[in-house]
Amino acid sequence: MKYKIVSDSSSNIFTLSGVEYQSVPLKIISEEKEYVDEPGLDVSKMVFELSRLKKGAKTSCPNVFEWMDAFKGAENVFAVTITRGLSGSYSSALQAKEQYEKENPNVNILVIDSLSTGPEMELIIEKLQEYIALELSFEEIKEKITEYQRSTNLLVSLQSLDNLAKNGRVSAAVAKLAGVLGIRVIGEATKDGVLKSIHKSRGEKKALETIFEEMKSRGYKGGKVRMSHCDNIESAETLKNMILKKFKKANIKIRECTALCSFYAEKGGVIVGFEG
Ligand code: X90
Repeated sequence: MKYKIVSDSSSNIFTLSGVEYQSVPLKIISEEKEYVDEPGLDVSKMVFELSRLKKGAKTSCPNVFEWMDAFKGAENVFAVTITRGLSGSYSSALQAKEQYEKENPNVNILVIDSLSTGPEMELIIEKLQEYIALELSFEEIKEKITEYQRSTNLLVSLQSLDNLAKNGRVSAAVAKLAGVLGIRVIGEATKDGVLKSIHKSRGEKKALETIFEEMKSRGYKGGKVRMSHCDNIESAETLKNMILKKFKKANIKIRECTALCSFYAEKGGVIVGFEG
């Protein structure tokens, strides 16, 4: 039985080794051009170009056909999407599953709403990879991954929430909390898969300390941490060292945001997924 993992590009993962994997791109659309969130796109250039435009850009999620195309080549497919609380990606993937399974009755597809994005999707994807390596059945993996999702969390530190607000993904009132120089908004992915602001911190160091405190209060005890950042490797490294000081064996990895997460997390944004 052949397995495949598919995720939309909000996971920031383009390639995975040891398992069949495909990323399905979201798009960022400005009045001047369309940026496809796939390998080869110059993300820093995109962020720069968008910052110079007067009119805000929009985003679009993969459509049903793009998802169906990505399902090809395996009997068991796990499709991990950005939260349906903020995007239509999950709904497209679910329609794609129904259509694809009708046309290919020997194929099983599980569409997983991450109720989150970026590094929390990464944790889910890595866990799927482990289960596949253990040669568990589709049904066993389905049961176990649902259970695993209960233990994962997502926190963010954002310097600007402009793009989130302009696209109706947070309220204008919350977006206003940022915007002041030096202020970071610390937010969490709620159980319903939306972004909730939980703190306002002054200064980068304070923001990272707040994130670490919030991680511990959510039950973090030295498990896996995955971070994605938008042009802010320094902060990701600082947080990593803070965590390692207290939890010496913590398994922590850092990667850059690709286009979709860069657009919404904006310059300086750090997104942290962890096991609680
Ligand atoms: O369908 C689309 O056009 C995509 C819309 C995505 C909107 C949100 C992306 C967020 C990216 C920034 C903060 C993370 C908060 C997530 C809480 C659930 C990253």
